[in-house]
Amino acid sequence: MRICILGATGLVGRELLTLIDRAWPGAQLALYASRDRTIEHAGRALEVHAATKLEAEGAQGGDVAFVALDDEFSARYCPRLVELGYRVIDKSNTYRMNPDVPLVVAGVNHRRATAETTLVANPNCTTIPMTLALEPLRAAFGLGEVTVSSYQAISGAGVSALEQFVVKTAGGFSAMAASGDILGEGLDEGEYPGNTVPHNGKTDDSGFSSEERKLINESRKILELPDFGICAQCCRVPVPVGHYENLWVTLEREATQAQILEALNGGPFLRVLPGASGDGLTALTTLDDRDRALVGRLRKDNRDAATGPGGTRWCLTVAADNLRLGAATNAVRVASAWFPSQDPELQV
Ligand code: 11C
Repeated sequence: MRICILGATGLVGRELLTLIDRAWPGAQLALYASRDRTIEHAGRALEVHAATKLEAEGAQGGDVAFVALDDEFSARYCPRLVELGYRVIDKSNTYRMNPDVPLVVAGVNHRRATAETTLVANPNCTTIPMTLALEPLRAAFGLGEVTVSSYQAISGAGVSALEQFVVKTAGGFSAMAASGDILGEGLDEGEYPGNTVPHNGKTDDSGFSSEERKLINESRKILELPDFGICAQCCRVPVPVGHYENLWVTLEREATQAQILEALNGGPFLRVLPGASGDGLTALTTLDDRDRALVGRLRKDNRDAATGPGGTRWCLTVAADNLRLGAATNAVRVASAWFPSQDPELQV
């Protein structure tokens, strides 16, 4: 098997390397990034080539290509990879809302990636865990309206944002400690470290950011609910990894907490944390189970007029490792539909 990673040196690219070792050990790797370089992975030195080499006549094809680049580079290279014979899974926003391209969450709608499919769009890292949690609820009780508020990790903004976060957080807090100014000398109100900021994805005329629109539009496409009543607000918080989402969910049919937990426990690639308090569910809990969406804090919405144990309005929290479950793991599971994985956890 020959596997290409385009964007092999980025945060998601590095996670893909780890997962490929688990799913398809011994696979031949064709690694590309912005320029030629060598990287270390699991004790091996791997050659990474400039992506422009893919455009050369005689470039070699292969079986599956994972693309983890920005939108403009995806638009440039995905068609070429398909032309070279790869089945392509693209992590960018470029093709997600294209009606001819399946937008796939493994465990929700992976049957959209058929034997004939050559290009699949991998959803946003907030959409994947949310739809994994919503699908069992939709199937069991029907979905009414959903409201979601996200608290997203810095690594979602890429490797340089993460590096800047580490350096500036250390510098900012050292300056605060040295000066005794706990109100933030050394921190900058426009930046991520030590701060909560609205997601900086491009806003449109409505005022919603691109991240918020992605959550709304992608979940409608994946769940195949074009009129799905969903509203999203997204923030970046000073956490290195782990996107955290608070959801207010209205079900079409009344359910008890036990019935909802049973439905969620039956959902693929979910781990339901025990207790209505969702004990221990934090963003960093996602590092304990990087390839699943964690669900917890299920409780009845206090506005629900229904009496007794049941109701239609519920609050819950979903959290996931944004680089793994929210990106690389989903891509590998989608590819496992075509090329069976040797690791059952990575098989859809
Ligand atoms: C973030 N979710 O955390 C974004 C990163 O469309 O896949 C991934 C952007 C995308 O900022």
